[in-house]
Amino acid sequence: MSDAVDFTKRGAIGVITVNSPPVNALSAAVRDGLDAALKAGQADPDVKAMVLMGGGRTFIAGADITEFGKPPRGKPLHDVLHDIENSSKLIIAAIHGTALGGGLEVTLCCHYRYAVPAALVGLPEVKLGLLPGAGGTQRLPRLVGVPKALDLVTSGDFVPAPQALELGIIDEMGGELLEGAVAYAEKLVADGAPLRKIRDMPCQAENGVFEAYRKANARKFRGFLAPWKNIDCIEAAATLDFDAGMARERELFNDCMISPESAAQRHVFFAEREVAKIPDVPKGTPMKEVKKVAMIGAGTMGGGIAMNFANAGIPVLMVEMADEALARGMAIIKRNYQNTVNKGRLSQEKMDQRMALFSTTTDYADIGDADLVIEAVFEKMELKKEIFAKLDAYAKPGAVLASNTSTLSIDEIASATKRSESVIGMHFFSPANVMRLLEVVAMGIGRKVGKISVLVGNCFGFVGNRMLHGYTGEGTFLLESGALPQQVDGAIYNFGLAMGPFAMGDMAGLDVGWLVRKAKAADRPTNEEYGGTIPDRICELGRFGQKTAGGYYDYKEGDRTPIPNPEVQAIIEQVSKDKNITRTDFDDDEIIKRALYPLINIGAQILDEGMAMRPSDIDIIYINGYGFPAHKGGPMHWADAIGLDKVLADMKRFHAELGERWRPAPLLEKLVADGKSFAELQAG
Ligand code: T1G
Ligand code: NAD
Repeated sequence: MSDAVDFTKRGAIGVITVNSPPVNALSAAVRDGLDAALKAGQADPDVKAMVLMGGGRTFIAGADITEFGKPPRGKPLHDVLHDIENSSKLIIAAIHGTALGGGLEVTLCCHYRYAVPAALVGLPEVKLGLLPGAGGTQRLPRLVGVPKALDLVTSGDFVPAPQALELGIIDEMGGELLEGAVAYAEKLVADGAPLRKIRDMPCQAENGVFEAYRKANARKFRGFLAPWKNIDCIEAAATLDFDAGMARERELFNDCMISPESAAQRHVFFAEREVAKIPDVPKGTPMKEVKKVAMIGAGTMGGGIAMNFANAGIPVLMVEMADEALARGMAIIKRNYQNTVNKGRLSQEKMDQRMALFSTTTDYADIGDADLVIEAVFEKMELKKEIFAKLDAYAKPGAVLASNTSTLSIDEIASATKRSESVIGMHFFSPANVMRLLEVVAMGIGRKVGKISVLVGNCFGFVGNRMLHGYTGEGTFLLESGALPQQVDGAIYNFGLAMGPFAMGDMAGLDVGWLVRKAKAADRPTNEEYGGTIPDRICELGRFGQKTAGGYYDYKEGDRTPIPNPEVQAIIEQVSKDKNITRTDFDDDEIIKRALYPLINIGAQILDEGMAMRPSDIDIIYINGYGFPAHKGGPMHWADAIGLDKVLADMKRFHAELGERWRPAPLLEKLVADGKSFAELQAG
């Protein structure tokens, strides 16, 4: 038997166990091992039925993604599945941990499925820009019906075992994995249970269900390829016979596999895992336990940040400078939870439990028992240093003191304390209780509150905001040169971002950037370099964005739809006049290059300075913190997909036309000269 799969017997029940850590992925060795084990079980007259299970922490978590794009080896998955389904002896899947993608498809070829209550099943291929290519799109709708199957394959969501039992994906649930599955197999044999094949089950669909589904999800699936292909597959299951449906699935799978979208999403899958690996922090380094948090400032960010910890069951003390500010902050937190309850995404009981974890004060002496203190007050260096001096006085020894500053130097803030080694940056993203990203200058705690932590260096704006200034700055230069906010935002929206730079500025608050520009910190470039003139003039009118019902756009009460404002257009045209700039027209392609290439250029500078460890870390920051589309893989992967030589050529053109701010980063010049990509740089 192979190392990856072993075959044992429990009485008359053969037990096939996949042992291929970390997640028993269906590698060539596992497929060949399954083949050998099945043959052993078929040939053994004493074996009446077989249980197929995973060793270690999980069932099979899918095809081996690291084999994609490589020459095929070992027994093809379809052939292994054919042998399982057409076995002359019952085969029962025994599921624990996760049965995902090809792993679930293996179970759907078994005749019966058993699971422990904590198990999860799902077809997450769409998150990799793919679709279940081993019969999942043809067998699942026969089990759960077309509407549910559409939801499961287009969302890629995991289904807990109790729900999977209700849906009919699994047949039996029990506390014990091996004991329970063997007992279940023995019962099936004793009862003379049939060799039940899902392929023989009917698959019907109501008229128009697919068109309606495509229409209802057009906005959600915008820019992605795989969700549409998944719908086509389910439609094939309902309109073609099984084998024809399988052939259609295979075609559509190959379309996805060769697509740039899937290459980008697979890049993101591994980049999300790579980001947690800090070279000089060995795996298993003990984590600092956080049992209580103190949150300084209950404003836009303070409230959202605090909710993350309450959601993770960690008590939070809210600290403000006055009771009104505390009451305002707590009211916003309560309203946010109530909105989630009203949408049915949180129970009232859970909301009450979380609200009960909050306490409030205006007295800094009350922070003495907090393990972690996070500050999110106005973006002013003097104020932050004043506060950190106070935290140094009242926080207990060993407490971690963190600032949520967007741009200011952590070292300078830390210099206000006698324990700078305990001061870190924890840069959350707005809305903080929603966005998955956390830029950190110490890791670990992020995962506990459901965030992806990315280690970044201490420089102006860290990684995300430093690159953002290039993007938003170029956006305002485009306005000075002839474009309008809705045109730039439209092009960026069609590219795939959640919103353009001007709608985003209005959401985050234009006053944050205005305060920064006014602070004129020594190491920060001038307006000329970052196009501050237009936003300054808008802010001087008290237009800070959504929070003042007007910024670049106007907003109706309770509605976040941006409405172009003629007064803002007049300001833009006046600035062009004042700067003697002849306004010209732009097509979307030129807007995309002008607005997004600064991300690539500054990203390369940041890598050169060591302020980010890997190009893929920058991609994770932009996808999870700034809404950069996963189907483009992030700015650095996107640059590789375009070809760094082409990107550099356009940058050189901009440099010649527009000046110093477009000087290509030396790293970019070097990579092009060496004929290398960012991915090759990372691979070393
Ligand atoms: N193939 C190869 N490596 C994998 C893998 C896979 N399917 N899944 C995980 N790994 C690696 C991962 O890179 C990491 O490596 C380690 O395992 C631990 O993962 C025909 C075509 C199972 C829920 O999409 O969602 O089947 O970084 O850190 O947080 O239809 O991994 O340690 O070197 O994520 O406990 C469909 C993908 C494939 C599931 C566990 N399956 N995996 O989460 O650990 S396509 C998926 C996950 C397919 C068929 C199609 C999660 C997990 P390293 P981890 P975790
Ligand atoms: P905000 O104006 O919404 O809230 C700031 C809060 O700090 C106010 O409630 C104020 O009462 C309180 N405060 C001021 N002085 C205080 C003191 N001495 N003690 C206690 N509380 C005090 O600002 P915000 O948008 O939440 O930004 C806060 C910080 O987070 C800033 O450093 C900002 O750069 C950063 N940040 C903001 C965003 C964003 O999108 N808004 C995103 C990431 C980081």
